[in-house]
Amino acid sequence: MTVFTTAGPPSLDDPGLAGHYLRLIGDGDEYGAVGIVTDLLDQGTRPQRIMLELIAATQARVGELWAANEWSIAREHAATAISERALAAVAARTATRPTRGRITVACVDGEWHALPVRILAEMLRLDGWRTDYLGANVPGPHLVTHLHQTGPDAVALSCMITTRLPRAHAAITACRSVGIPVIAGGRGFGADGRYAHRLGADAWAATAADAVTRLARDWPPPFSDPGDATFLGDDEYTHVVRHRADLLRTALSRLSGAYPGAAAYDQRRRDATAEDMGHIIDFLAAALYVGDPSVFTDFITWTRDVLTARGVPPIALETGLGLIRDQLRDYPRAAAMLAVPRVGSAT
Ligand code: B12
Repeated sequence: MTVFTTAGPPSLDDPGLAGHYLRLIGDGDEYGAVGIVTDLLDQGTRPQRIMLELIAATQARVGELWAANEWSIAREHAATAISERALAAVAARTATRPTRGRITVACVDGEWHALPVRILAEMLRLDGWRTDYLGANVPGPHLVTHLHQTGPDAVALSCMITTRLPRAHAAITACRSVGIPVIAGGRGFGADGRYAHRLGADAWAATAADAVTRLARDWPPPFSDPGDATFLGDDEYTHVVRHRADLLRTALSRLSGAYPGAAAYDQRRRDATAEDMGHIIDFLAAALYVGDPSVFTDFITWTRDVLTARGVPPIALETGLGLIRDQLRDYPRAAAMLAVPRVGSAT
């Protein structure tokens, strides 16, 4: 079935194809989206190109549309679910026999971004790896049990969101302690992979394509002592994590006093505010854990843009930060991060 609406069969070199595919997944047209990828395969397009240049690239655009408040969360969820099915359709049409080793592919505990690492799993399978794809949110102890049962040559661990870095550290340490080297990836590890190295991963790759190259070229990596893989949290990190619920409850109870506009919030808005404040505390904890304030300030910059696109003025965010900061005055590193400059003020 040919579904592409312009003349001729679909081609990744056609600049209109990405927009067409985006429209299909945005309209919930699963059959249309799957039809495009199967048509591309029929044309002889390499599956790797379809996964990276069409499915992955469109997901990045989905994120921009959601952040700009042009797409609702529901639309983003539906589009992502269709991309997952398109990816599954590509996988179902591409059988390869394993010629390399065995690899476990998993998201760290609390990490729900499964699609990026599913793309990695399929790319590795196409390159001859026997791949055990464990999906989202894999608790560390269960990951280790799986390693004992299957004895892979590598673990590919994904962390797309920086708040999961402490769990990523625990998982990396656990894998290495049972003698299985870890390749880390996902934007949570930093654009240059700096946190992957800091947390003791044996290797890091920016993209699935880079990971395929790295694993094909030189794996396993030379053994390095996991001795520096100790817990990185200090008393500030521990305090923030232990008192997360209190910090959140107190900040929310003081919100309408400090920001009168919040008094008129309906339940939905109150829930959204609680969720946002929870994320703020989680990103603060992650920044304290890895010792890098930019983990926190980058998140705040992004949150400010997201809120602005939804008509929430920057002062609301600044008030929320102040309410958490008031409770952390005895914790200088945390308090300094929470004192992010106001919009328009000199830095
Ligand atoms: C879809 C989506 C979701 C979906 C995920 C559903 C799913 N099944 O995957 C849902 C709704 C669950 C979600 C939730 C959240 N999300 Co979200 N999400 C996205 C979005 C829009 C697309 C993700 C995606 O599929 N990208 C496409 C892939 C292919 O992108 P990619 O990064 O290029 O992938 C490559 C590399 O990362 C690499 N790679 C990935 N894993 C690995 C592993 C290894 C070992 C290797 C070597 C390489 C590797 O290979 C991939 C292929 O080349 C992104 C925006 C974006 N631009 O990605 C935000 C994004 C990832 N989300 C973000 C946030 C903040 C959240 C939430 C906190 C939002 C909220 N306020 O609730 C929650 C957190 C949930 C959680 N605990 O995990 C942020 C993360 C910022 C950060 N780094 O900390 C992003 C970047 C949005 C932003 N800020 O612009 N999200």
